[in-house]
Amino acid sequence: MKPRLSIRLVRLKLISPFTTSFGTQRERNALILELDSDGIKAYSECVTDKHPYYSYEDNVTALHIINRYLAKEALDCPEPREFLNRVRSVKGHNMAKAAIEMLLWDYHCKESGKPLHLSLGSSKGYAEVGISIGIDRSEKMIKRVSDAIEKGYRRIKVKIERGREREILQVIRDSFPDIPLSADANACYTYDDIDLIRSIDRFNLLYIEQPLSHDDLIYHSRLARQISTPICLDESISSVEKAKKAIEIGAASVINIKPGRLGGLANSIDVARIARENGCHVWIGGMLESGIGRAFNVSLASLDLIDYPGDTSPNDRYFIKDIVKNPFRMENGLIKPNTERGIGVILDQEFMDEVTLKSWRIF
Ligand code: OSB
Ligand code: MG
Repeated sequence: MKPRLSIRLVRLKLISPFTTSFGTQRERNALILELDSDGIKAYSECVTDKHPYYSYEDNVTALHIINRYLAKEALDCPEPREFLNRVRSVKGHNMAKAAIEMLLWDYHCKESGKPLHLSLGSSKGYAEVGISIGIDRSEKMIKRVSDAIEKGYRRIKVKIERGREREILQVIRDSFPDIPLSADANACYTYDDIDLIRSIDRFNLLYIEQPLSHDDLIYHSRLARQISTPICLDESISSVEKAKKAIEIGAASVINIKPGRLGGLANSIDVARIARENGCHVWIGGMLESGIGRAFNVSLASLDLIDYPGDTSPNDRYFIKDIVKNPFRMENGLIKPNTERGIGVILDQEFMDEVTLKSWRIF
């Protein structure tokens, strides 16, 4: 039988709104891909959402790029790296590419009977877990931080916005002077804010994530020389080559690896390897994924190459109900990747149908 590819748009309500410096998210509108071939059902999630506020891609552009340019290169279910090589003339659109690339990882792992994390490289068998806490009133943020510490999270990251960074970090440090803490600016500053950014140094953060523009390297490298807080790049690391350049010019000493942003797992592993060779730290970020995208992230986060706790929190931190029947549970600040073949998630088909807004048959 010929392989079939279909995509559906699902809407999952977040337990509470998630605010970053670029906006507030109340739900996750995820594109879920399903590949059906030779009795194997593979799944993946495209990390785009409704709006192009984190990067230029959104659900509509991803669907278009997949449908028009990428799907035809996946017809014969190639190996993930072979697929990426075939679509190298398509510039950018990494989230769309990653959705297919990861679908192929799940497919090939299921075909060979191996769990994903064991196919990616040397795995510790668990991932260290941190949490990303959205912007809110200070009292609410401090409550979230203390709940997270109680639950055992190994690193707390708070979102900050220009002008409120000192207030937010001060109330947290007043109550928790020693916790492993970081702050994610999501590109809310410019280099002219250098004095403001330097005022964060006194909070003893593990790192500040993406202070400057979403595609900048040069000013981050200048900034790194003038503040004591290490810089972690997220948005700016949009390819393996940009990771190399960032490390080479000292723009980042930590990288938040997101497979969606990098075009998939193969590129993510390449970035982690290059970082390791050059003394740069890495961790696995998140995009508020459903249980499907989360399973890929957790497998990746369990690799030996990943040396910092990531944003791969357990499913119940995000959604009242998820589309999987076997959500991840955190114990002692650790999550174990699934040991069934592929991503190992058991889908709640009935609930998936209930939250599906639209679906498309691609081939
Ligand atoms: O900048 O890391 C980010 C969520 C959506 C878009 C960008 C980011 C985030 C997060 C949440 O910080 C990470 C998660 O828990 O999935
Ligand atoms: Mg970030």
